[in-house]
Parts: sequence; C-alpha cells; structure tokens
Amino acid sequence: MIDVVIVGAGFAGLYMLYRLRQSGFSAKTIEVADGIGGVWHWNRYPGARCDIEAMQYSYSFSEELQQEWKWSEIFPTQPEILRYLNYVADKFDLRKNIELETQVNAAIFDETHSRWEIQTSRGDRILAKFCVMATGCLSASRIPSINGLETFKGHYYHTGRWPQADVNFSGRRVAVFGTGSSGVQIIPIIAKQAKHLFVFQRTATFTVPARNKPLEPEYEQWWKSNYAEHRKQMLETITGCLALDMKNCSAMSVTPDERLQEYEKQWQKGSLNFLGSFTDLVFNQEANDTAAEFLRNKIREIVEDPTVAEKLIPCGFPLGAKRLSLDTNYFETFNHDNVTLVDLQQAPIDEITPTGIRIGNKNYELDDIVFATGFDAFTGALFKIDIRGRAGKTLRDKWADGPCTYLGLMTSDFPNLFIMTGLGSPTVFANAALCIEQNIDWITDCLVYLRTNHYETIEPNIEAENDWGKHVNAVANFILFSKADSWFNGANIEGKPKVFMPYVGGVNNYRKKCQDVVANGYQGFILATQ
Ligand code: N01
Repeated sequence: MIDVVIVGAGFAGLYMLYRLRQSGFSAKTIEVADGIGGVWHWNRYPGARCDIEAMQYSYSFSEELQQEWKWSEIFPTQPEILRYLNYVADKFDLRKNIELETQVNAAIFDETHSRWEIQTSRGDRILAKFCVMATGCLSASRIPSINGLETFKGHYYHTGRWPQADVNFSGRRVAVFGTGSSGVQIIPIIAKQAKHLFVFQRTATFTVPARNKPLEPEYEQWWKSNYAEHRKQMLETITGCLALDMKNCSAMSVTPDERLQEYEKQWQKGSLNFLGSFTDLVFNQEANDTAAEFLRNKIREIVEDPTVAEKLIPCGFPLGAKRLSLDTNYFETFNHDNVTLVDLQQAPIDEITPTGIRIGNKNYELDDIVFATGFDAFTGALFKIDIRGRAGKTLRDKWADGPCTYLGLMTSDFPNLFIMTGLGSPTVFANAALCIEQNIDWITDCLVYLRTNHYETIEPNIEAENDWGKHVNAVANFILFSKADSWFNGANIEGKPKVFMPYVGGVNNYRKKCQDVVANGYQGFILATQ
C-alpha cells in the first residue's frame, strides 16, 4: 500500500507529487494521456495560449525554477507552457512516479481498512491511504449531439482533444462551432489558413484584445528581482494576480467621460483586468452595463459590415457572466472575405450531412468541423470514474442534485479523498496556478498533521459542508457572474443540475477561510484515529 494516489498529471498533479515526496509520503500519479500537462497536453489547438501573464501563471514553489525559466511572451502559447511543465517534471525528477496512458476506472473506499482501492485500465488495483483527484475543472471535453454528425465524411475535432499530428486547414472549407475562449483563439488562426471559414455562432461573446508581445527584459527582471514579494501580494488579491495601475473606485462615482477614459486605457493595455476597471463592475448591473456598452461600441468600430457587427454584439447577459476572453484580431477576422458568420439565433442547424451542414434550404459544404464547444466542467472528469465512498455510495449519487463540498477540497462520506477541480473554490475566476499551489499546500499540511497526530481518516462534517455550500451560493448571488447560462452553473450540459459551482469570494478570502479552519483544529472536519 502507498500513501497517496494522485489522478492527473497536469499543473496540480505535478505539484502534488512534488510536495508529497518532499514531505516523505509515498505517492503515485496516474495519467490517462501519453504525456504530462493536463489541459496543456490536450488543448494543443492552433492559437491556444494562456490569458493570464506567464510571470504570474507559473509555479512559485521553487525560487530556482522561477529565476531560471525564461518565458518568451507575456501570454505564452500552449507549446511553451507544455515545455515548461515537462521541464518541471524533469528538474524535480517527477516522472519516475507517474504512470502514463492509464485510465483510472474506479476509486473505491474500503471502510474496514480505511484505504482507497484504485482500479486502472491496465487491470491494476492500487491500494492507497489517500486519493487526490487532480483531474482538472475543464478537462472533460464535450461535442454537442447534432443530428447526422456520424455521417460526416470530413474530419472533425474538439479543441480540448486536439490531435498531436499537425492539422493543416490550407485550402479547406472549415466550420467552427463555439465562440468562448477556445473559439475566440482558434478562429483568427484558421481564418488565415482556410479557403473559407464558417463560424456557427450561438451566443455572441465579450472579448478584449490581449495585446500580447514578447516579454521585455526589464519587465521580466522587475518580476524576477521581486518575485517573493510579488507572489505574497498576489495571495492578498481577489484574483490571485497583480494588476497594476487600476482605479480603485466605483464606475458610478466618476463622470461618463472619466469612465470612458478608464475603459479605453484598460482596452489599450489589454488583459482580463478590463473587468476590474472599476470595483463594482462585477456586482452592480448599472456599472456593468457601462463597460459592456463600451465593448459593444468597439465591435461596431472594428467590424466593417454593420449587419455582421450587430450579430457579433453580445447581449442578454452581464459582462463577465460568461467568462471574458482575450483575443488577438478576433473581431477583425470577420472583415475577411473568406469568413462567414452564421447566426444560429436566427435559425438553428437542421443536420450535419456527409458533406457539410444544413440549415433549412441552405447547405454549407465543408471539409472540416471544429468544435470549440467547451467542457463538462468541474464534475465531468470526476464522474468518468466510479468513485465510491462509505457504504458503497457513489459520488454521482451523492451529487445528483449538484456537487457539494467543504472548501472545494473534500466531500462528506468520502474520507481521505481530496478534490481539486475548482468546485467551491476560486480557481476558475483567478490565477489557476496560484490556486492550485494554495490547495496543494493545504492538503500536504493536512496529511502531515494527520500523520503526526496518528489520525487515520479525515472528512468534512455535513453541517460544515452545507454551510460552505450556502456561502458559495450567497456570494454567487451577490455577483453578476451567476446571471447567465454557462459552464459555471452547468447549464451547458443537458440534464446537469443547474448549480453555480465555483466560489467567487476571492482568493484572499478563500485562503483566509482555509487558514482559519486549520488554526481552529480543522474546524468542520471529522478526524478519526480508526
Ligand atoms: O468553452 P465555453 P471554451 N451549437 O463553454 C458554444 C478556459 N479556456 O472551450 O454560449 C453551437 O466557454 C457555446 O455557446 P453558448 C476558460 O476558462 C481558457 O471556449 O452555450 N454552439 C459557446 O460559445 C474558458 O471559459 C483559455 O450558447 C455551441 C462555446 O460553444 C473555458 O476554458 C482558452 C453548442 C463553448 O464555450 C471554456 O472555454 C480556452 C452547440 N450545440 C479555454 N454547444 C485561455 O485563454 C456549445 N456551443 C487560458
């Protein structure tokens, strides 16, 4: 028997393995892919890159690592991030405890011996005292069921399961479904290659220019010479990111001209910080409307055909309620002759045919279809595994009406099972790398505490779990982010209970709550000696 099985070798799985080994635990990581990297292994579609600055979206645990690694751009590409993660795996000799190309099929808790049995696609049964699900919040990709897809004679792809072999769209007629962050990134790139690109849009999206550029040596140096201090400051923020030169006041407290100036300044700078132009954009609808209207006017300015521009203008939900994207030439792409916007709000698809897509009498002849249609977020990857806790209860059954956790880290009746999928925690609204490190540090400290004090099991008590759920909901209702159908609340998956899943209370508040729980003797958890 080993101490810990970790499922997943992405950002979280790698650091978890590192911390456990450092702390003297035996651990093994199981990963279904043929390489490490998690989402950065799978999302290798053209244009994929991070939309949080690399100097911040990176590990902080090793001063040596953060000093020696050199990012080339402000927002690095997927290949660069994957190189970084591979470098980390080699530098810290992690590979020897990672088993690739292995699917975890089941994780069953054995109450008699207080241990988990992990069953894999290789037919192995691994016994471990603890299990950590580092399976990612956006890892279960989803292709919508569209009539006739199986008859299509061309190729089709999902951005979140992109092939490792080069895909070349030169001279081809390509359709893209989906205009979220993935669609916004891939559409301008495909438009450059394809003979013709058809964008099948169901919901128009808000996006801000990334204004990505090479990392300037002075800026890099400024980060590297103050890294410890910067990382400390990042932990005290809502988003886990340092945002410089932001106005710290309400949008409604300044004149309309001042507002526009500030939006223009943030627009010119680029970055998701646009949403923090003023402090109340995320909870005051009137304030939010002013920022949304600014962005709508930008679309009207950029897109030359006014009819196309109007179709590209998002409305009906607050800015940020579907995740804001960063783009490079997204709206400009619709000025190209080889790009056609197909508005699915006007007429939905009838079917996919062997040679394309049919809407009414209109046939779109296609060679390739790209689905940038997102993920079964938070729970999708967990539910692929048959997870059973006390009395054989399945996680799927326990969460039939929606997931419930304490601090996003554990759920009652599933002792010694740690979850890090962004449920009930701020990860998806923040710097995921920082949130992952915070979660893993907490879990490692917890395991050390259990070992030192001879506890066999830990799990939340149901009251603490319910209270956390209520708090997550209360904060979500206060913020405008819950006011749209999206993957935040499961509305993108048919039949999934509509529950707002992430915690929007901020990295700083969440971290403080996690620290307080520990300071109060793991308040809200049941610790047992057998
Ligand atoms: O997925 P999404 P994503 N017919 O769910 C549309 C992270 N990420 O992969 O809104 C037609 O956001 C759907 O339309 P609608 C980031 O956190 C980060 O783009 O449901 N269209 C929507 O437009 C992000 O938020 C980066 O009406 C259909 C799109 O598909 C998260 O991953 C890059 C459809 C799905 O958008 C998910 O982003 C990429 C159908 N049947 C992703 N079904 C970075 O930059 C769905 N759609 C770091």
